[in-house]
Parts: sequence; structure tokens; C-alpha cells
Amino acid sequence: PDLFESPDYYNLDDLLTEEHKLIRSAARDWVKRDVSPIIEEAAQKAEFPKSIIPGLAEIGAFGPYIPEEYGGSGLDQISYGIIMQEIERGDSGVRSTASVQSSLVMYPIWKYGTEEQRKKFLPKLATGEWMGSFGLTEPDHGSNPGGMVTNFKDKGDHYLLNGAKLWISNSPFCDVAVVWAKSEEGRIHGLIVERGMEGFSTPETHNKWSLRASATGELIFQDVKVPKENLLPNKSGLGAPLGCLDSARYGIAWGVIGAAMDCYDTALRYAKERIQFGKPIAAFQLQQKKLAEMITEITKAQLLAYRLGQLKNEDRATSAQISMAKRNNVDMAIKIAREARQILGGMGITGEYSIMRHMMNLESVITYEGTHDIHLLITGLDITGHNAFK
Ligand code: TGC
Ligand code: FAD
Repeated sequence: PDLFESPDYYNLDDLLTEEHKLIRSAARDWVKRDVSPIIEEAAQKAEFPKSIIPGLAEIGAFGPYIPEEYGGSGLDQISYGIIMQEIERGDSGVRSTASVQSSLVMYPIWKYGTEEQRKKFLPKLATGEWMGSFGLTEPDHGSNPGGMVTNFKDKGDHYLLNGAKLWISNSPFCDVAVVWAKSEEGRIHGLIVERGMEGFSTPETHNKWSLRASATGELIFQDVKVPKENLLPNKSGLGAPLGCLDSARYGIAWGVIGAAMDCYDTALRYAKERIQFGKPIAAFQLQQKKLAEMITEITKAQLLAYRLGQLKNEDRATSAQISMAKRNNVDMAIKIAREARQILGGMGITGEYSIMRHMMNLESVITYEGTHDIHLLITGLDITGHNAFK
């Protein structure tokens, strides 16, 4: 049975509204009922469980902060964070699908698109009838997306798109892809590419040891004719995709707290029950050190995420503040997963418990949406004024 209790050492619930708590219990109940029972098998088989898409839509995971007129839920940023936290308590791969759909596909169409594009795409993305992917990373351009080579040429009545994107979440089954490509002038623009366009293919990437319940693949464009009305006209330059990443990274800062909570809760429960040398292992100082440090780090991460949510609500959060929270919280979660796995001894490596799956998933989360190193360099640049990237 799922006995999960949400760690709340500093009574952070006092800061939440009744609406936040209702949103949390709806998401938590859904994860418990529809995700936790099937996710281990999906991860073992390396399959994204498509059956959960309608449920994700129902709990408001697709476009929580997108206005209701476009099918979103019109919620605040803390609600968005809470939903990501609850989903990632189930699995980071499921949260990835929600992050991509909301912040990397719906967000750019909402912010940079025309009214026609919003009306055509957003309502169907909100219900999950259409699923989206986001193509920024290329085989030779990961941390340095500004160097991308994917490009499009103006052919009068359409654009001709060529190039390839790698490591794209949801690509194998996406209906639409928001793709970042350079114009003939070398400026980065977003284009909406739709499944079925000739020359567009999405092969799956196999043999991952991480994020196995999420489908990852390529986006390949060979002379794809993209209608002119599919260009996102209202923002261009590298700042356009990076603006989407700010929103997704914020969601991740909350999401990983869910994975960490699940690992902590499982390890605490196990430590109280597992008897060695005639005592519960929770009575040994070494195990207490692990558990006490876990709850301390979770509490610090919760405070960071909550305050960042307030700043986001006021539209005052800077990109560097978001980087700090993404970096700190993912690092916190991955360390907790590793320690929690040890507390479970041999049982920790099995699929009977969620910890090893979280631990392996977080190896992707620490790399995608800007690596651990890149976010440190963003903080370094912000506080010193010196750019150490190049
Ligand atoms: P740089 O010269 O610093 O900046 C270029 C332009 O962008 C602006 N900018 C931002 N705008 C909005 N939000 C941000 N966070 C921004 N950061 C920078 C900047 O002001 C500038 O604007 P302008 O008008 O002057 O042109 O660019 P750079 O080439 O030096 O690169 C900077 C760097 C390294 C920080 C950036 O490129 C970076 O963040 N790299 C990491 C790449 C990354 O995060 N990729 C993620 C791919 S998507 C993904 O992983 C999805 S995972 C699936 C899931 O979410 O579950
Ligand atoms: P690289 O950029 O080659 O980095 C390799 C190492 O070098 C890293 O440790 C990095 O920190 C370090 N490094 C790089 N530059 C510097 C520097 N200037 N100073 C110091 N160290 C540096 N991308 C998308 O566009 N859409 C998606 O949906 C998506 N989903 C993903 C899903 C998964 C499962 C994974 C694993 C990745 C996904 N990505 C996606 C790609 C992800 O964003 C990139 O993997 C990430 O940005 C890093 O790029 P890279 O893998 O090319 O590593």
C-alpha cells in the first residue's frame, strides 16, 4: 500500500492556499491510483505509458498557467510547481512529458505565437489530444544551442527546413514539434512542425538506463516544407527558446522535490522497520545522519522553490535565480536518492521500491534543461560579471 506522507518539516502547508491543497490532493490521488501501480513495469520495459495522457490532462498538468480561454487551467506558478512535484513523486519521466507539453510547447505558442496558432494548437495540447515535443539540442550542440545548424530557407509560399535534433523527449509519438532553427540571416526562430509533413521523421533512442518510462528520440528534417503560418512570429533569437527553458527549469526545481520526498519517505519507513543487530536500523547514528540530512535538504529545497514561485507569480524571478534552484534541487534529489538506496541495502536495488528508478531518472534531470555545470556558470556570471562559458 502507498502510505506516503508528504514531509513538511517547516509547516510550509501554512503558506499554501486551499486551492493549492486541493490541486495537490487531486494530483497526488491520481499518481497513487494511475501512475504508481504501472510505472515500474513501464520503466522496466522502457515504454512510455500512453494510457496516462488523459489523466495528466485531467489533473491540469498540460498548461496549468496557460489562460483558460486557450484550454489551460489559468493557475498560478505555485500550483504549477505543486503539480510537477506530485507527478515526479511518481516518476521523473512522466513529469518530463508534462514539462515539455506545458513549458516547452504550449508556452512558446502562447507567448510567441499568433492568435490563430494559439486557437489551433493550445486547446488540443491542453487535453492531450495532441502531444508536443521541443527541439533545441542537436548532435553537435547541447550546452551551446546558439551554435545550432538546423536551418530554414524562405521559398516564397513556404519555408524549407533541414537539420536534426537529438535527445528530444516525446519525439517518437509527438503530433507537433516546436523546432528552433536558423534563418538565412542566421537568426534563431521557432517553427511548428506537424507529424505527417513530408521529410519529417522521429526515430526513437533506445538503450537508456535513465528516464526509461519516457520516450526520447530524434527529430529529422529533410527538405520539410513548413507553411509560413507555422513560424512563431513574436520572438526570435536564442532568448526565445531560453525563455521557455526558464519556465521548464522552474517546474523541475519543484518536481525533483517530489522524487526526493518519495525516496526519503521510503527510506525512513524502511529504517524504522528493518531490524539488524536486534534494533531497527533507524536507531543507529549512521542511518540517522543520512535521514536527518535528507529532511534538512528537502526543507531547504522546498523554501527555495516556494520563494521562487512567489517571485514568478510577481513576474520578478530572474533566469539566474531559476538556474540556482534547478541546480540546487536536482543535486539535492540525486544525493538523497543515492543515500536512500543504501539505507534499503540489497532491497534498494530492486524494482520493489521506487528509489533506484528515481536515482537513475535523476541522472537525466541533472543533465537536461542545462547541466549542473552550466547552471553553476550562470550563477558565476551573474555574481561576478565574468563569462566563463567561452
Ligand atoms: P547568451 O549570449 O548568454 O544569450 C543569448 C540571448 O539569450 C538571452 N538569455 C535568456 N533569455 C531568456 N531566458 C534565459 N534563461 C536566458 N539566458 C540568456 C540573452 O540575454 C541573449 O539575448 P540577446 O537579446 O542579447 O541575444 O547565450 P550563450 O550562447 O552564451 O549561451 C548561454 C547558455 C550557456 C547559458 C545557454 O545557452 C544555456 O542555457 N545552455 C544550456 C542549454 C539547455 O538548457 N538546453 C536544454 C534543452 S531542452 C531540454 O533539455 C528539455 S528536457 C525535457 C524536460 O524538460 O523534461
Ligand atoms: P554537452 O553540452 O556536450 O556537455 C558535456 C559535458 O561538458 C557536460 O558535463 C557539461 O556540463 C560540460 N560543459 C559543456 N560546456 C561547458 C562549459 N562551457 N564549461 C564547462 N563545462 C561545460 N533537449 C531538447 O532540446 N529537448 C528535449 O526534449 C530534451 N530532452 C532530453 C531528454 C533526455 C533524457 C536527455 C538526456 C536530454 C534531453 N535533452 C533535450 C538534451 C539536453 O538538454 C542536453 O543533453 C543538455 O543540454 C547537455 O547537452 P549535451 O548532452 O550535448 O552535453
